[in-house]
Amino acid sequence: MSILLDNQFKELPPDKSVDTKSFLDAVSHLPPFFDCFGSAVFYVIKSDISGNITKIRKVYDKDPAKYVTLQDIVEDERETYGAEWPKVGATLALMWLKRGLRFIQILLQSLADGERDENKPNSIQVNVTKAYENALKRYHGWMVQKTFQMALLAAPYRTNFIKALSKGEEVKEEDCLANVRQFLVNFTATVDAIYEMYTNLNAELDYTV
Ligand code: 0SG
Repeated sequence: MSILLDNQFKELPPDKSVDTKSFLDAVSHLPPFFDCFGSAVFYVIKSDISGNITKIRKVYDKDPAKYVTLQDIVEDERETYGAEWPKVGATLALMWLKRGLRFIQILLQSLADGERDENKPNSIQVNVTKAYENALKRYHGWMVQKTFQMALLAAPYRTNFIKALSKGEEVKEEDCLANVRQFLVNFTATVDAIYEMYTNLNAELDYTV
């Protein structure tokens, strides 16, 4: 079975609010996936994303009834932290996490759309680069962009990546990509909704690390 379909994101309600518990449950299945890749550079990425998730979960666990949606958390922190907000707390963690999720979304969409380098058909570097340039690059200074270059060199081959998405089983590429397309429906809607919330609440920041 596909690692993605086993851990689907929930369909959003009409008001596009994101249920905190369902979101955290779905997103927490993503970091273990990095273990398939081997290279140490993925450990840095895994621990960054895991740190974001832990920080959001800690706030949620303090009062699940109060923080039913992600917007409940962000709005509550806006009241609590005043001038420090939004560069603080779970608001900051979710700001960065959504960028990582956007990266994953663009990468998977590009693979599902069949985009590839005709000279290196078993490479996903063209897909990874597209995702990086659209989701992350503008937030990265020179040093972190170098880390990306290392990750790019360590990127798995398309066939191995697809095998990893299928929990190591030998599946037809087309079957795996059909699962990716199905996963992307609710995943994309969720990532879009979080971006929209950050815009509406004026919580987005544009600095580099
Ligand atoms: C399959 C091949 C995949 C290749 C993947 C390449 C991906 C790009 C790699 C870039 C390397 C990123 C390494 C980490 C960079 C981090 O510095 C940044 C900023 O991190 C934030 O900094 C923290 O996340 C915040 O943590 S918080 O929870 O405490 O709030 C905070 O510390 C903040 C500092 O804030 S400040 O105090 O300055 O205001 N992180 C990123 O850029 C996110 C990287 C996500 C990469 C997602 C890759 C997914 C790959 C999926 C493959 C299937």
